[in-house]
Amino acid sequence: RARCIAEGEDVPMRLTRRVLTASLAAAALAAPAAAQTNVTITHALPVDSHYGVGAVAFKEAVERLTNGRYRVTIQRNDNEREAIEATQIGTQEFTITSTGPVGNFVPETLVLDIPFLFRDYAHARGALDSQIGQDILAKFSARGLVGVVWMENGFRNVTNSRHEVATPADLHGLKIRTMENPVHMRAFQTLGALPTPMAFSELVPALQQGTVDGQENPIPVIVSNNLNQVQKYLSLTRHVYSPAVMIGNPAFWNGLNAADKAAFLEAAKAAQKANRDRVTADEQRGVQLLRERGMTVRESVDTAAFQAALAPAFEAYGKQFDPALIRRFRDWKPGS
Ligand code: EAX
Repeated sequence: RARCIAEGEDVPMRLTRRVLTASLAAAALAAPAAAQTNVTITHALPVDSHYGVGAVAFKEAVERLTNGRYRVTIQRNDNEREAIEATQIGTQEFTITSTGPVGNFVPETLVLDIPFLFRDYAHARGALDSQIGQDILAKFSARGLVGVVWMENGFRNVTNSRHEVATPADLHGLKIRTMENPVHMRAFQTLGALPTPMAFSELVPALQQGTVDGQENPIPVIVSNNLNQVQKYLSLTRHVYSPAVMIGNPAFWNGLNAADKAAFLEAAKAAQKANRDRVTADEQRGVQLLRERGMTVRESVDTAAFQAALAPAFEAYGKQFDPALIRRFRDWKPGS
């Protein structure tokens, strides 16, 4: 006992200090650590991509705004239809996906996949962020999904391994992989190509094996997946603007209190900004990069000829969708 007593130390104080230390330690162990919830978000592309930067911005903002009460795990799933299904049943909380396969879940989004609907990026972004775009996001909830925020894939361009494509006639007979999207499939059928729908996860093997001759995707997707390794010719057809969307699981989303929901919404906006900024950057440098990687790039194509050749498809779209809605998107201008 003598050893335990420090020189001149008051025995009761010593015992008090030990008791106090022990009880604080016990209290710390017993106190519930701030509850932490794990959240998973997936997307189809490499980390270094326009979806990857969006997912990282989302993760950083969620963890910052909720003081770490939510931790976000980012995973890759290049089968977007599967990722939407997993979000719907709740095996994951969010996914970032192109609208390609979304029409199979929320048919109202298909109007956005009509060729040449949007003039340029400012038109597409403005229209999607305006009331007519928000109205379509609101349609997700009736389909067992949450449309959290529009994001962006980009204007799609045709690549193939056979020859340059400058006019619709150059597409005749080419087997072109499309997304599992009936609007896109009709367009390529009308142009005389042979549309072959498949998930993105099957694309590169199909190109390597020659199951298909070509595909169509925005510059950011072609660059981030090195499609130049399996495709020789790139034509800047910009035939369709491909939106992306962050989709949430309804049970998770509706279980958030108002403050946390506001935090997740703010984080989703941060994801949208990072994603769109990256598309802008990829569009500025991607074509030159693909040339340097060996692709033959056809910058000018006969857009008017493509639009004219698509007339039968446009007529069908006018019957499938509300013509007034098509016009609202096509004619949207800032302030309209
Ligand atoms: O969302 O499937 C596609 O071609 C998509 O553009 C790609 O997965 C990125």
